[in-house]
Amino acid sequence: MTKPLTPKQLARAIDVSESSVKRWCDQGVITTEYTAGGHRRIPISVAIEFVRNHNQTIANPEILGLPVTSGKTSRVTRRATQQLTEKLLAGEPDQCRRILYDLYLAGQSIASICDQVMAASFREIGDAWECGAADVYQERVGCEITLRFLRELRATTPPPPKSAPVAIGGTPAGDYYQIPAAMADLVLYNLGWNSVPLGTNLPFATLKAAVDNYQPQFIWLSVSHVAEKETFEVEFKAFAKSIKDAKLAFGGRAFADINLDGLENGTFCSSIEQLEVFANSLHLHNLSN
Ligand code: B12
Repeated sequence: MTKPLTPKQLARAIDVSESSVKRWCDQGVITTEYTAGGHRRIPISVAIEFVRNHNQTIANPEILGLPVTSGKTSRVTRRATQQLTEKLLAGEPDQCRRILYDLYLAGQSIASICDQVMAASFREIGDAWECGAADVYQERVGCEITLRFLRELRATTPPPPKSAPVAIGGTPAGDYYQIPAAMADLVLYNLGWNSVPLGTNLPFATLKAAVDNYQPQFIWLSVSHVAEKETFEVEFKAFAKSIKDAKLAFGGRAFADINLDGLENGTFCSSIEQLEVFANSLHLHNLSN
């Protein structure tokens, strides 16, 4: 769709009243064109810029000529999740990229795409596998596509300055879950941290060695699976206690079952969006070397 929108059309696209849109037009908040008869018209490009700059949500992306998956409403997010699950299971990387880029270009944050769409999609994939509706290889292909997309986003993010504070993190011994770890790394890198992903399956001794080597200001641990609960609890608490000059954040599904009594250091984040909020609260610029 290339024709300029009427105020009524834009109002429907973003689910506000027509009179609000007319007021924004008249106040100059929306750069408006006028027909020969004096009617307000809003070019699509202006409408899209307005949505992005004023944090509006798109209820009906089709009206703006955007793909149906664009926007930030829960309806759109749900639809994108379903489509992503389907395309991940079908092993179609280009379709997956399209769905995810549509959300990204519509202004949805990387962290919320990770939590609301990608993680939700993997829950659906897990359910599909559990009830026999998906084969193991399909789940694996879906993981590969997802990891490639996360790395692609990272590669297109401008690198932080060398003086930026350092963040390191990974998953503990016996935990092979790459996706949440790749998400944590990407979000920190995108926030301007000098993020060093350490990978998966790291015994605490080697995590400690990495801390000594990198001297990070931020350490994160992603824990989706623990091999032996009691051992993990002891080692994790000792590791957290050993961290002196850095903030520690930890998250992951396995913590639902972990006893954190006596933990002396560290902040639990239940989602990648929470990690983003926490990392942001550390005031990046005050930490720069
Ligand atoms: C993909 C997958 C795997 C893959 C991972 C491949 C890879 N390269 O990463 C592999 C093959 C390794 C795997 C193996 C296993 N899996 Co598995 N797996 C899954 C699946 C389908 C998706 C997991 C995933 O990556 N999700 C995407 C992430 C991003 O979402 P998330 O985990 O919910 O994380 C969110 C939050 O927890 C939080 N978060 C997570 N980490 C962190 C870290 C930080 C710092 C922060 C701030 C936040 C945060 O933010 C994330 C985004 O919102 C799930 C299904 C499901 N329901 O999730 C099963 C699932 C987790 N697996 C399961 C099982 C049983 C296993 C195995 C034990 C199977 C076996 N018998 O061998 C092994 C254990 C592996 C191991 N030792 O690590 C079960 C767990 C059941 C349970 N109650 O514990 C599930 C739920 C499947 C099921 N329906 O039964 N698995």
